[in-house]
Amino acid sequence: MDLRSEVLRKLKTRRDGHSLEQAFYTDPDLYKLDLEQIWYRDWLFIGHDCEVPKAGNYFTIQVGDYPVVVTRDRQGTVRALHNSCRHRGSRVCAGQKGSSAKLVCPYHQWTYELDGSLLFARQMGEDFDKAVHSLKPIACETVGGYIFICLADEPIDFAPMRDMVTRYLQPHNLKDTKVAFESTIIEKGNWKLVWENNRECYHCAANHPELCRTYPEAPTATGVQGAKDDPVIAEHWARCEATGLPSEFKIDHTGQFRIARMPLIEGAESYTMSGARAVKRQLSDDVSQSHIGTLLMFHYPSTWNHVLADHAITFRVLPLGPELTQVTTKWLVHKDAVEGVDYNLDELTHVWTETNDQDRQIVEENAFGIRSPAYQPGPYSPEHEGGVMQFVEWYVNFMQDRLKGATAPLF
Ligand code: 3BY
Ligand code: FES
Ligand code: FE
Repeated sequence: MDLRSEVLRKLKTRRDGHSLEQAFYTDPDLYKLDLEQIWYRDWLFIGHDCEVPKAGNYFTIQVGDYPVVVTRDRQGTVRALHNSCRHRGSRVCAGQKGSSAKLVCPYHQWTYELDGSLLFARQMGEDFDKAVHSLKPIACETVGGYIFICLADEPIDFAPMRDMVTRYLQPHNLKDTKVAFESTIIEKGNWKLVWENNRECYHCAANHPELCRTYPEAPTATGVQGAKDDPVIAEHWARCEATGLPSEFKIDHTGQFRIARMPLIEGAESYTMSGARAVKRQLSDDVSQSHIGTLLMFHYPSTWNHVLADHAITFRVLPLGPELTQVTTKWLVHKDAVEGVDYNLDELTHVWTETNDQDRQIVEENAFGIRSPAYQPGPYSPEHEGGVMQFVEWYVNFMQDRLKGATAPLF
């Protein structure tokens, strides 16, 4: 049986409400399939507008086999380009970030404009046509301070995501922020385990003492049931919406992205040990109310986010291998907030630095146990793990659709 039929059979016969079979978390062929059908075809969050504030600023990332460079060109447009020289393929930008008027390949100095067009290539002969040797472009969209790319030749429509989140993000003005702190951790587990762990708080009380001071354990906050049966959330939405802050739960019909403003534990305003704000200069003056809670936004497979009144914490997931995942966290504060005056870095980052490390350990232990020949898919808690079920259903449906629609040989 070929791989496609085998995976389709596994997806079709999976036990509803249960974790996936071992192969989905460990198998190199299935990982390759995830890359090709999901990571190389969907919109991915890769960074923020504020990381390329001026023309010539760039940063690089690696998505599976694709090196990518993101620039801001001279017209002010954010561009994503394949970071592979059109001469003999060298990586053009090697560092993680930088600033340069032109992109110069270190190998033989082919020189590109910030939009990827080839400006100069030494002694290439009379017939050489610069116009057909630009760095290859990658589809790139920005919304509310977030940069998304899509590696597919024919990207799916970004409009549904844009339409859903623009109103919610607009009051927070994330374009006028800076990255106060950034951390990248490597988790020894499949990317889907990172997501499954993120989509529930069943594990929170026992594992996240710092986060639990301010983030509610209630499944209604983390999951996808919204305010149904939760008067605290219903009251929060009514209060925020009445003062012009979009807050009500929205989810795409495919289940790929969701946004909602959730209350924190009563009295808390931010993810600090005391619950008090970590940053004096708040993100935007457009938000006049206090105790607005956290704006939760996820977009599978690459990002989940918390936007508070005083700062935002954004998470980027990238797969590194069948059992290896990179998670990058950024703490965004107002661009004019001053460290040591408006915020103290340790106070700002403590809760999520601890929480991320706790989650890393959880994911790694989960991956460890799944490797056992004795592992068999186990049942999710209907009360607490609705969000995990929703993620797994999204994955299963999405892969089924893609594999059924795929006609080309898989690899
Ligand atoms: O970051 C999050 O949104 C999730 C929700 C609950 C726990 N966790 C870390
Ligand atoms: Fe880039 Fe030769 S490989 S200039
Ligand atoms: Fe956690």
